[in-house]
Amino acid sequence: MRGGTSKGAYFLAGDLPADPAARDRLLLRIMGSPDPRQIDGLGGGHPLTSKVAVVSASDDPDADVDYLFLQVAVDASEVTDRQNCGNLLAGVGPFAVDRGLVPAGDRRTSVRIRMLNTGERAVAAFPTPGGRVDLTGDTAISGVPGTAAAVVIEFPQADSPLLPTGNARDTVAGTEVTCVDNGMPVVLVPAAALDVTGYESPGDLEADPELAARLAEIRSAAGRLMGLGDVAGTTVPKPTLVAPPRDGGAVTTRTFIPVRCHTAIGVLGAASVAAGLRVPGGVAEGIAELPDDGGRIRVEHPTGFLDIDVDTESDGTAVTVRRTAVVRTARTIFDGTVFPRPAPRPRG
Ligand code: NQM
Repeated sequence: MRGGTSKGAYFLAGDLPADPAARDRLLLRIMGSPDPRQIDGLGGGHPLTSKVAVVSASDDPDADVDYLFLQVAVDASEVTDRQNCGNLLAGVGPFAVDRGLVPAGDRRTSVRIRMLNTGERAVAAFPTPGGRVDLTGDTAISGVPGTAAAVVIEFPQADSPLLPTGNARDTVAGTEVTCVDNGMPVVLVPAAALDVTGYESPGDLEADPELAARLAEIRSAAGRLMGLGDVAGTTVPKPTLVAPPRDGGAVTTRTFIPVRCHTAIGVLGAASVAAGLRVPGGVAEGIAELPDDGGRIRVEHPTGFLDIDVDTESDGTAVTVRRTAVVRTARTIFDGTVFPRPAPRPRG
């Protein structure tokens, strides 16, 4: 399925090995990793198209289904559950209804989702006319051609603190940043502090080895400060360059996930950016232009924008996020049987 601006393989948990190591080995063979082109598997040769959603009925009375997100590395034998994905999340509700895990309503269906990577919750609502999922519609989102049905995703208040370091600003690797987590650990870095404008294309930014080295240093130091430990080989936190808006939004962003530059921005990444703009004394002050009417924040990115509704409460220093919501679209591209690349034969 395409979920938002990402694409992944969605599985029922019961169809995969229960042992995580065996499951990950199988997923690498299914996606065609490690290989920069993933030529022998389903992956598309980019982290945004090398994703897996594992869905099951939930035993939690407050959730209908459990969703585990797995990022399958493209050119390494790595599968990680250390981050969530708000884009693939858009397909979870429709998949759960299609597979009979959740009964469909007559017109629309809301699915309560427990996100196993973080323990956080989401509720996704989408059309089910006549009791069947119908993902056709006229909602467009930046970074995806054409239109589809809106999948409205609400995130209730998270239990974890918005500022994992306890500070509005930290100096890491000689650079002032704001570390923020509203569903995705993100490090806000003023683009100008890294001698770029923040309006460059992802390709141009990826081709800059000095920038890559600075970002790696910042990420590693910020990861420790955020309590994430040694983040080498993991995909979080995500450094996000921020610059003044150019197209009527609140801010321009370039997000690294964490080496490749995102062609758009992750949903939860954008939720963290949007909340981070509201942190008094944060690095986005003087860069971002916040709307007067509170609520909706338009986060500009390389292929357009992502609107995030974020209700925050501030007592002057601490900011609490009360609610976050976003509109995405999703589409089932194919439903069938995958034939994984055979496992390597043991030697000798
Ligand atoms: O932040 C990419 C994506 C993501 C994650 C990434 C995401 C999110 O665009 O919620 O969706 O940050 O690796 O799918």
